[in-house]
Amino acid sequence: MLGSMPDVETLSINTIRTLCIDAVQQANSGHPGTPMAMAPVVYVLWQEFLRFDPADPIWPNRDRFILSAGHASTLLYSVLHLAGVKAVNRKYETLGELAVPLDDLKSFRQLESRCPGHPEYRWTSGVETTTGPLGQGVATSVGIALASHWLAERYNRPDFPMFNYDVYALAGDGCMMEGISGEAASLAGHLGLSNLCWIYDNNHITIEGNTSLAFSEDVAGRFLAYGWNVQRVSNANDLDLLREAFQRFKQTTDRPSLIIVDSHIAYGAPHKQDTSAAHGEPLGEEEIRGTKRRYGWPEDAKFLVPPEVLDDFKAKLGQRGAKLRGDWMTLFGTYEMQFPELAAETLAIQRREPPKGWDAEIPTFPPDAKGLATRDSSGKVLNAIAKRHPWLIGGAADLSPSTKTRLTFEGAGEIARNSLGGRNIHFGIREHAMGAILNGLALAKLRAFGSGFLIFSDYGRGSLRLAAIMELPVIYIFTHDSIGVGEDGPTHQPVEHLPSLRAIPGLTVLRPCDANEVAEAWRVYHGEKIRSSSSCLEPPGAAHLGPFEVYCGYITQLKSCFSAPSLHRFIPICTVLILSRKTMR
Ligand SMILES: Cc1ncc(C[n+]2csc(CCOP(=O)(O)OP(=O)(O)O)c2C)c(N)n1
Ligand SMILES: [Mg+2]
Repeated sequence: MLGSMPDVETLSINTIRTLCIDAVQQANSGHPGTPMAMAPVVYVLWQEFLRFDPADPIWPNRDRFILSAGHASTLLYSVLHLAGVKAVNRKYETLGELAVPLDDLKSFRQLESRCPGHPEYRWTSGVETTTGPLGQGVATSVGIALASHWLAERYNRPDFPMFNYDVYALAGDGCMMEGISGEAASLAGHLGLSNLCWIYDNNHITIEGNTSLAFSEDVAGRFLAYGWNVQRVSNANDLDLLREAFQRFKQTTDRPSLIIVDSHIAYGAPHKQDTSAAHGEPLGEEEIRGTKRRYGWPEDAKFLVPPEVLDDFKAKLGQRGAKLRGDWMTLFGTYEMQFPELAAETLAIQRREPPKGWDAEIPTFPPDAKGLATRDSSGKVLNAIAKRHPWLIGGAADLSPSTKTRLTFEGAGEIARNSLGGRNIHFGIREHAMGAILNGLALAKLRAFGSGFLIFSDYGRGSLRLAAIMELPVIYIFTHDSIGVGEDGPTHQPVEHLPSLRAIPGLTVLRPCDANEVAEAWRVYHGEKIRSSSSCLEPPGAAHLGPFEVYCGYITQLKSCFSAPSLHRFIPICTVLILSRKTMR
């Protein structure tokens, strides 16, 4: 069938390439070039390194692979197909169906296909996070890598390494150009996240042409300065070089790794290789025939999957993954007997369930004409919850003294290099990366919160929006929502921010107006297993009147609006008030 039979590695790599080429051509839309170039990288990683069991793609200690270059989605879909990854439903059940059936690859980018244009978390099993907005995937990977360390510090015991997973993210030039990746890489280097490996597809091509148009920095030097271990693979087709690079990553125990892979976009395409024409459009039938000829592939075959390739995936990834997960499950059985409470916590985490009694210490604030600032009462409520919810972690973009989100109870602890099990995260002044890292923590199923001034929600909006799309239960606390010009002036005056956040589908936005409403807002957020939330808190001055009356900014006293649904109904009233105040200015 394939002329002189190539070795199974070449056969498998070319299967990935041709599946991607055919899917994009059939859809008449998509990006074939990067999958063609990166197929060997993904092949070696998945087949020889990734600790992932296709039979259980949500096994908690699996390594994660994130396709940050989300436009190359067929690369991920074809590997999920060839690896035989099983679908998981919303109840976390594996039903035996493939996550990506071949028919869905054939209907790439069509409605209902498991292969939409960009990878979507919760839609295609095996997709660890939604990607597409460049830079988000790599930044999110920092949160997932941090979660691995955090879980290890809290739950591992001598002879029980329950959590030690690695996180790989594949990025392109675009991801490297976006500021969010720099913010996140800086923090990852600072924290020394040694389980994090970014692979940079250094193909020198973006949409408008060669990267020399706009990008001439020394990326390796930049990452060295961030404190990363940087390696270079000079040829994406050299499997031995790739193996060596991944091995070095595994041996590096004090810093994250960047592997810069020199590649040729649309490798093998007679006319489109190394051109931006291979980026965002199908190769075209004639070019496809020429490419397949070069691969030694039947020119007219479409969606061809040689059975040897499926066997190869079963024999390598499948067997290794099954054994790793099996061993882990056995170990977990013993762990459960020796450390029942810890084991129960890890199971609750996986089900996104808060611990029993998480709300037992939420205070009720007595009537007080003067009133606490809502951020002060929020700090008290947050601490009361966090004390009883051990895997609720978070922090601020250098504003916790103002946002009052610092966890102050005994043992709360800080997250720092070599001490990654604390509860307080210092994100530094990096709102965008904070958002993506929160997403990563939530994808690892920790309960994560972040905070800042409402005005700076703009800086993190890209990640916040992704949290909403992914229905992640991330909590944002935005303070200083005064729309009047204050001491800080108009740069700190969030005029349009509240309604614009409310316009994000899937984001619950509450603006509690007194201390008891704050407590209820936290109850609403915390009870949510999915969906993102954001709370906007006022500066001092909002009186709180008591548990059954609400002082809403300027006018109303509403009674009995403390159940969750009524709070939701209450939202539009607040919005209108805010807007009308804006027009008064
Ligand atoms: C934040 C963001 N801006 C713009 C785009 C549109 N876009 C998609 S791919 C791409 C070029 C990416 O180039 P590169 O990362 O080098 O990928 P390659 O073409 O090499 O696969 C752009 C600008 C996007 N997806 N996300
Ligand atoms: Mg590129």
